[in-house]
Amino acid sequence: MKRMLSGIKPTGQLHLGNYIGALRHFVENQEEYEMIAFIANLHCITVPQDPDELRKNLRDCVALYLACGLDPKKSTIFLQTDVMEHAQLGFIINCHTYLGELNRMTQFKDKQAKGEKNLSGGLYTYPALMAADILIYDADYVPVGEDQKQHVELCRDVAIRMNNRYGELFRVPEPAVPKVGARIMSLSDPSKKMSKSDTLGDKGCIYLLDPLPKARKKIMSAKTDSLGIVHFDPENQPGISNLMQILSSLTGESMDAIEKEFEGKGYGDFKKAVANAVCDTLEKIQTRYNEILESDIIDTTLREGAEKARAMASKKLDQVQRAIGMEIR
Ligand code: ATP
Ligand code: LTN
Repeated sequence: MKRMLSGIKPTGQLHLGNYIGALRHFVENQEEYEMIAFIANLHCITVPQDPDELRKNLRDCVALYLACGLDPKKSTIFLQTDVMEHAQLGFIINCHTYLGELNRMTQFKDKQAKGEKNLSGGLYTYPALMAADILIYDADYVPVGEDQKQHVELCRDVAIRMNNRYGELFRVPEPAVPKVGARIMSLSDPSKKMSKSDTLGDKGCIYLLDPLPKARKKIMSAKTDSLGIVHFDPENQPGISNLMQILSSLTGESMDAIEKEFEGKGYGDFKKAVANAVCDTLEKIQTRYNEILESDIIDTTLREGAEKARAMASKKLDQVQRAIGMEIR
């Protein structure tokens, strides 16, 4: 069985972009692949975090993994810090990653270009840690949204480099980026990605735990255009095209079918259909989430997941350290 691995960093509440671009694919693929889904709580401290908020976000993130349908019997679910081998292999990978490669990573470059002050060393080198997360489990595929593809490609380059130098150490993974919904845009500014760190307040971002009326309102007031036709054209109609991507991802309808369905109808009708699809999805997730919070399933899942993951990770770390010549026992 091929292995799939991915992680989400709990830097805030999970949003619809995380669900459509990543999380739902973890769930869909857990039948066909051996799925490893972890919470990247080392990655999230690359930017400052409030400890109380972080604790809450961590619990919510696990609860949402489960509420979205990840099944601990089928998938390995754990916290990154419960498997310390990630950090250790992270350092080793860091030592095999070139500054030129890190300098090309757009996430860091964008933050720097925005003039953000006091960016941490961890933020700069985090693609090396991400590569370790993937390589330590010999993952075949990495389901991620568009913004993370570059990091998986860096991971491939470093894996190939280390395999050439030390012999076959790592499986070289492939990014699995969905055809529709890999980059859900902000509802208030469709030129920007929907993001936890949305600067325009939270109007552009639908959180998975938003009360349904609030989510509906955000969709109904999403920025569109004055053309008045429901047509998929991300360049000229970015707002409408974004809403079409959301609808298509949630209902499985093709863009053509959506265009036909709303031919001659106004944006109001179209937005209502999108809001209904989003609210149906959120309602199911939130019902499950509330049940999960009242059970002890989170702790059991994390304990059992970490045990399974640790067994795999410690073997690989040992193999790598031996190949490099770092161990003499
Ligand atoms: P931030 O929004 O604060 O930059 P993030 O949401 O991009 O953070 P993560 O939570 O770690 O960061 O992302 C988890 C997964 O969700 C990644 O695979 C990422 O590519 C995907 N993802 C994030 N935002 C979107 C989006 N707007 N559309 C589609 N996929 C997304
Ligand atoms: N860097 C990713 C989260 C992440 C990840 C990973 C995704 C950390 N390690 C390994 C896939 C595989 C992010 O910021 N969204």
